[in-house]
Amino acid sequence: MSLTFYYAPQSSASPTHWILEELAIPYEKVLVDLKNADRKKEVFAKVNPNAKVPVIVHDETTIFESVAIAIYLGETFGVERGLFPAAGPSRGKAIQWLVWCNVSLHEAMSRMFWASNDRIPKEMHNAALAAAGKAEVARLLGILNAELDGKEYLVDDKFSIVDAHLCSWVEYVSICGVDMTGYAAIGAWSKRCLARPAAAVQ
Ligand SMILES: N[C@@H](CCC(=O)N[C@@H](CS)C(=O)NCC(=O)O)C(=O)O
Repeated sequence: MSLTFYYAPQSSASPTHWILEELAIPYEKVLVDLKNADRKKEVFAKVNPNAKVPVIVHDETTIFESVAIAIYLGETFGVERGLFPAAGPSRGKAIQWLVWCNVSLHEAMSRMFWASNDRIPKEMHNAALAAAGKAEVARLLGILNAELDGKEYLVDDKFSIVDAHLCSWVEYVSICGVDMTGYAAIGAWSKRCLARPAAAVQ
């Protein structure tokens, strides 16, 4: 078996990195310098027409998009390790939260980021769009907080790679300056997840 992981530190590859460590499978890491256009072109020409990290190459199969990678790794390696539910209703909930994270939470976060962050040129800023994105991020964090209230982990109240994936993205939301103080259940869950040794690679 061979598995190669293309990544950049503190990027969308962080959830994948954490998940690979949780699964404790052998893998080779390839650092992609996102600021080096030639290197990016060379790497992505081989493995990802979408030109972004993360990417994994497992034997002959290449997968990109962090949520697709999470589901693939969960199904392929996670079930037997007790870190991803077997096919059935719990698997459905696992996929629900993973997809929600990337499609809903990350989308709202991106809208807010592009419309207001200091790293984005001022001419692209838009106060109304930023406010709408911020309100949606708050609504979505409220949903996650209610889900976690009274339980330790998202699916079957048992740690899984779903928690690693979501916790990593929630860290990013917090790094982007979203005030997390109103979400006590998320705070306690994040603390629990981040205390795991595998989380240190992020
Ligand atoms: N939706 C994608 C997002 C991937 C993404 O945006 N990756 C960024 C790093 S955070 C990237 O590789 N950007 C390419 C670049 O900066 O040239 C995922 O979840 O995998």
